[in-house]
This record gives sequence, C-alpha cells and structure tokens, in this order.
Amino acid sequence: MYEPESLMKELGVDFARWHGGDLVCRSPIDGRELARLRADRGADCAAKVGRAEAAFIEWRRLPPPRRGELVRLLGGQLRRHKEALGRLVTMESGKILQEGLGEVQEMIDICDFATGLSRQLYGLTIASERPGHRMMETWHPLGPVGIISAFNFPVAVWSWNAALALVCGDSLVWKPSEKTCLSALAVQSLLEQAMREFGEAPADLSQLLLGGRECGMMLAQDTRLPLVSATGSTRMGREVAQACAARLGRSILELGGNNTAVIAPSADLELAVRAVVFAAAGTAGQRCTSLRRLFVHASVYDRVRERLIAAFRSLAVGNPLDAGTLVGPLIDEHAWTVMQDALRRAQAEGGRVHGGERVPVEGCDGGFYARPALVEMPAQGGVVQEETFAPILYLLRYQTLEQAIAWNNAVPQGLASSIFSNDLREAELFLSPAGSDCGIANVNIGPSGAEIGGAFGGEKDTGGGREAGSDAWKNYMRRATNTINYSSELPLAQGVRFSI
Ligand code: UN1
Repeated sequence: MYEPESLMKELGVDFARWHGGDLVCRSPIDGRELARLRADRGADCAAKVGRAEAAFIEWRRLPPPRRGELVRLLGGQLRRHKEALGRLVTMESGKILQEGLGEVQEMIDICDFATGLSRQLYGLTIASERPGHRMMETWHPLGPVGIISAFNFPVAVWSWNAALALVCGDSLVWKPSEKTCLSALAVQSLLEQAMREFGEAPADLSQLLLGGRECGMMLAQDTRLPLVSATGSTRMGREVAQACAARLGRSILELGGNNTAVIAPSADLELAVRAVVFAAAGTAGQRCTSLRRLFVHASVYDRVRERLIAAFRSLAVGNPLDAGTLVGPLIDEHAWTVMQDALRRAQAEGGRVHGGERVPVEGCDGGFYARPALVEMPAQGGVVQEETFAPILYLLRYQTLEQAIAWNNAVPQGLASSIFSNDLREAELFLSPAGSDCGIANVNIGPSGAEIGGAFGGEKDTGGGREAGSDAWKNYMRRATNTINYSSELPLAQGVRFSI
C-alpha cells in the first residue's frame, strides 16, 4: 500500500544514523510500525545546543540576502520533493494526501516569503531631540532558536519558524513531535541538501533532536537558547513558558484553540455549510484552527442543522492515501478515547449527538477512524469550554449577534473565529474592538486554513505568540537602538547640564 523506506530514500535520509532505538514510529493509517529510531538523551541534547550555538557565531556574519539564498534553495528542494514529502506527512500524521501536499506548499510559500524578507530586515530612523544627532534602530541576529512542533502540522510549523530564523541569522535546534519523527528526518535532510548546494553555511546550522517531553523541557531551560518557539497543547505551553521565563528567555507560544463560526441570518448558507464542513471535519478536527463551536441564528438554525447532519453523514471517512477520502484517522487510540469521553460528557450536559462513531476501514484495522460528530448543545458549559483534538462540532442557537460574540469570547482560548454574514454592519462589528477577541477573525471563510502572509497566532490560553507572515520576523532578532552624534558638541538628553 505504501513504502516509507523508498520515500525516505528519495528524500535523501541517512537512515543508518538514526535507525535502531526504542522510539517507535507508527502510522495512524493502520497502526503499523514504520521504524524504530534512536532517541536523544540529555547529554545529546546539550551537545546539539552547543553545536548550534557555535554555528550561530558563523552564520550571523553572512549578509541577510546571502542567508536568504539558502532559504531559496530549501524552497527549491521542497518544490522538487513535494510529492514524496506530502505522502510521508500523510503516512505519519494521517491527514489526507491533499492536505499533506498542502502542508508542503505552505513550507514553499514561507520560503519564498523569507527569501524576499532577507532584503527587508529594516529598522526605523528616529528624530533626535539633540542637534547634530541621529537615532536609528538596527535588527541583529538573536542566537540559536529552539523549535518544538506538534504532530498535526509536522513540517509546516517548523518552516514558519525555521525559514524566518535562518534569514534573521539564527541557527536552529528542532524537537519535533515524537509521533512524526520520519517527516522531521526528511525535512532535515532536505535542508542539509540545500546547505550543500549553498556551500557557505556552517555544517551544524540545524540540529534535530528526537525524543519526548524531557527533550523539549531541556530546550526550554537552556540559557544558550534566547528564544524557544513551541506549538502544542496549552498544558505543554504553560510548562515551556514558565521554564523559559524563569531564565528570562523568550518564548513564542502557539497553543490550543476553541475556534468558532457564526452563521448570521443574511449568510450565504450554501457557502457557509461548505466552509463549516471543511473547517470542522478536515484534518479529522486535528488542526489548532479546527472549527469546534458553531453559533447559528435562530432564523436559519433548522436549515443549517439539517444540511450539516446530512453532510457529516455522507463524508468519506477512510484511508487518507485514497483519492476520494476527506477524513482520515485520528492520530492514535488515546485521541479516540478522548473524543468518546468528550461526547459522553456532552451528552451528560444535555447535548444531542449525531455521528461520532468508529468507522471500519478495510485494511486499516489498527487505525482509529471516527465519523465527525455534530453535537447540538443547550449551552456552552463544561466540555464546550475545552479543546478536544477530534472532529466534534458543537452547535448552538443564538438570538442576537451580541450574544454570539459574547459566547465567542467566553472560553479560555483565543485563536481563530469567523462570521458568515452579508450584512456589513454585522461583519464589521465582529472584527471591531467590541467583536471577536481572537488572533484570527474572518468573514465568509472558516477559521482554519490561514495563508502564511499574515501573522498567525492567538490570545489568552493560545499563548499570545505570532509566527509566519507580517512582522513576525522581529521575534527572531534583537533590536538595538543607536544614537549617533555627528556634531562637535555634547548636549545631553532631557536638557541635563553636567559640566566638568
Ligand atoms: C496548526 O494546526 O497547528 O491555519 C497550524 C491553518 C494552517 C496551520 C494550522 N495554515 O489551519
């Protein structure tokens, strides 16, 4: 059915270097063992950070547009190997092939963005209050950057961080999810191939750490890493943030979401239903931006509910490598148990559950396939407040937009939100300071599937970090403020007199 070994070969992975340990890689498609790899121990982690630190000293000296050239070459490798890497991502994460390919495209896009950015790392010139003086700010490379990434976007999230960090002059230490190590090995190999083509990069520029929570925590605690960027659960983010803060390091946190769509009376219902189904059921509900709460105006509630029940029932759940499949497996048995537990709790809280059952898939007995669940809820208490990483969509009926906005904001998380409305006043209110409190707020598209050009991230329990586009690059540099006196006088700021 699929051959990870040949894909790894095509992607240039030196398997012997990692093979033969106790870190078991499995495919969520059928539970099959793909490989056993050697995990890094504490001393390996420390040594790799040391190597990245030494590489940084060299890398930061190269002019940014030269550093951009390496990222351009990485983009070229990704373009050439998009199909193989996309397939590998599908095998390891269980997302459908279209989405595996889409994830690699997201990497290519951020490489293009970062290459252009390498000629645009500019600061301000600021008026000085003193005659014959000029002020400016300069952006400098920061240091080796720690990247902790999750299983659901095993390669794209690395690239948002890595492409920017590289053009900013930083070296990398990457700890991927232990559930998606093969995809990480493949990406590391493509970067190493790009480095060979480039010829000017220090060999230790990018370090890959394989291992579990302890490895991630070592990065968070390591004073040699001025910045750690972490994507995953709010629980994990809290631990990383506290460990970083304790040593006054910086962190970028991309944590849980509890994302929404509001369907207003004027909405184009056809378009809204399509968007909602993609956002809730796509990636089997395992995006941090997946739609989890849907607020539908009372006047269109019954129509939307019927359409969604029918759409969820007919969704093709199956092997993510098969062309017709729209919903692949959950990542593992634990995810399935958590999903079933949430559905039971929703029922106990007065919810009416449609779907959510296990779907048998031929040849994939060891995989956990679930029919996406639509759950009509009387109110947004208990379980609706939580992010359950599974395809569960809670449906609530609202009367006024103010009520829907209040519900949108009344959860701990603050990542992504959306409104379907053709009424300008409603749409603008949703985007206004009195509207959604999320880092992402959309009109007439769902909350997931962001482009890389915008800053990505959210507020509250989502962690407050911003990655990818806009000016997120500033996180990966340090800012120096420079005052230059080109006169022969020495006036002091604030008019202070100090004559000797
Ligand atoms: C994630 O789930 O961690 O906006 C990232 C999106 C994707 C990225 C999701 N571009 O859905």
